[in-house]
Amino acid sequence: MKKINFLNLGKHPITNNFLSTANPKNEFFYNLKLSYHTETKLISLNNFVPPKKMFNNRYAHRASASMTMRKAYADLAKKIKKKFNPRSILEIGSNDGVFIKHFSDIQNIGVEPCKNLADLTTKMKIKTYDKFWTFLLSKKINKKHGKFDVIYSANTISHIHKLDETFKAIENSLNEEGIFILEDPSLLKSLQKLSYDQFYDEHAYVFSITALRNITKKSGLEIFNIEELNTHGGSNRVYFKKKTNKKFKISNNVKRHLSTEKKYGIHKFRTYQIFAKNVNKSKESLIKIFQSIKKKKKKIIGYGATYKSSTVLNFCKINKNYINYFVDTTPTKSGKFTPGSHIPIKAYKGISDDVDYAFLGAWNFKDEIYKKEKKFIKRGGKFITHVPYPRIL
Ligand code: DWN
Repeated sequence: MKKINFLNLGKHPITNNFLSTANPKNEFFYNLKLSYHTETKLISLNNFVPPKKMFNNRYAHRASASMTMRKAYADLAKKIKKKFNPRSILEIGSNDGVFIKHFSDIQNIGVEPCKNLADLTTKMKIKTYDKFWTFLLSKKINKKHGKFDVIYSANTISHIHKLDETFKAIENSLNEEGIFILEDPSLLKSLQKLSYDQFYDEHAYVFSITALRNITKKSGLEIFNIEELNTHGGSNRVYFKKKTNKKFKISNNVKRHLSTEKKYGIHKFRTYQIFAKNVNKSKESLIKIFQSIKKKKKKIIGYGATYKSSTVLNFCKINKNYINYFVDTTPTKSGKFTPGSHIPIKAYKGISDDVDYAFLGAWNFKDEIYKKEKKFIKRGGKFITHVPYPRIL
């Protein structure tokens, strides 16, 4: 049983470290390498970055920054209420409350280690623990609030290094008929779309259903349903129940997902060697696109200073020689510089008339962005993307 490295993406900064200067001193860098676990088939970073370096009082990302996600969370809240009628809900990684706020009519508790975010939900009168999710915390919460009918966690479990403890703590905080809903980017979709930017410091893991099943085998939890989502470039919503709970039947789609992944070769090391080769090709081709546009003296900006784009910019060494600046709707990012690549970030006020190309940092919100940028497209403005292969759109 061991981890085998299959891709070296080079030196990378902390993606949340939006800088206040273009010439920072002592910026932290680590080696971003990806590994395959021979037994569990879990795909992870080779070395983890200490959590407190990433999740702190200066956390920039706001889950409610896009209309797409605001709607997705409101719709999901309605669905959970209708389907499971919970009396209590706990969210691990409650960010700015975009999901948990829909449950103010029942007991709703947030867990959010980034204090600046936890303060936001506390102000919304949602009891929020500004702590990392651990077994100890689950015991403390149980003592105070009892166990939960639903535990929900979107884009967070893939960020937590100690998975065994994480699932044990979830099991410990669930009622006997309670359910745990996990939502995270899909490894299968990342491989198919060659979206290597799903890998960065915070994403310690990108989960396949195969690996999730393997790592929870020894726990008291089992998967009973899976939904495929378009969010974040392709995610899985995975429903877990206690093995002792016979209230919910295991859906046929669990087998179907496992077999689709098997057909793709998710369990084989060879699949990741091919992925690595294609990622390196994608890098060369993206650089060529930027170079040819710059030769024509055209102006390129970045659209959406995402954490994902940090991987692309730093891996492909795209800096302010190529991209003049990024626009982003998140207030905490504006006036700052992108980590590692040091490109200025401006508050979004539309795309200015002198811009010829916009690199889609937020490619996962392409539909929303296209709707908003009709004027830019109409006047001949073009987008650049690297997903599923580098091209001008
Ligand atoms: O897991 C994570 C995901 C959910 O959120 C975290 N580790 C960190 C963060 O990753 P990301 O930055 O790659 O996520 P998003 O949601 O793809 O970020 C979108 C960014 O683009 C935001 O900063 C908002 C911005 N944006 C914009 O400026 N204009 C987005 C849209 C739709 C827009 O129209």
